Amino acid sequence: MRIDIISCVPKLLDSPFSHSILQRANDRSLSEVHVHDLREYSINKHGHIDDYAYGHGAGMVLMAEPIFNIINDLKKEREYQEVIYMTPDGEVFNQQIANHLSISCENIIILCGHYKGIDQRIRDEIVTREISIGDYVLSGGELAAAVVADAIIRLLPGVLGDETSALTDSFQDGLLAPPVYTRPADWKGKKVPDILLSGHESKIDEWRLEQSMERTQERRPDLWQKYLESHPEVTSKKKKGKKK
Ligand code: 6GU
Repeated sequence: MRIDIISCVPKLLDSPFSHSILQRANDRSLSEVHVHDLREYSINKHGHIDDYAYGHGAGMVLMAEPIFNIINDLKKEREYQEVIYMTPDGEVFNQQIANHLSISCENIIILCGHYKGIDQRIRDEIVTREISIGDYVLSGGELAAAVVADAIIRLLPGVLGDETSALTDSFQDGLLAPPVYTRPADWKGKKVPDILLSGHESKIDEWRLEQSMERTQERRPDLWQKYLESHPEVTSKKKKGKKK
């Protein structure tokens, strides 16, 4: 998969893709991330890419023309399945959207907003999808774009060492992940649950599922409600207050 990120502060995106899993994905040619500086597409001699918003008091807005031109240039080279605009008023990102983009896209453009946003006509005419990463405001779309790119790239086949590990992530089955432990089995008198040392694979799986359910029920009643709706057999067994 190829992801082209358009930003007016490209340096903000130097680091996230040059370490750990995302770097490995890039080194193995499983993903390609290209960050483009929107300023290189400024259309006036001052190098401006933004201008005052029409109407009063609304601040600076990224102009349509530079964005249109850079996206046009990219589209001459290859076909893009999505042009995503990162904005706090977009659809709130989640694992389902990450799964969908990871499976169905070969090339994606991610456009980062800054200031008071971008000219609405670009959103109307060119953007295919608008994504927010949560109900809070960031100073620009760059960190949000890195979040979305990370969530998509780690799902690409071959990126994670253990092929099954993305399947056992929190949210993949609608539940939070269970607790995990490593050596030593006794740390300052705190013991790892016996079941995990037992070697009974099916019992361990059962324990993990129970722990996932308890965690989800306690921490994310909203997710738990959805889980119950899609797993009618669970309802009575795991009611609140009845542990194990
Ligand atoms: Cl995508 N951009 C900005 N500026 N703030 C955000 C966001 C995006 N998602 C949540 N907050």
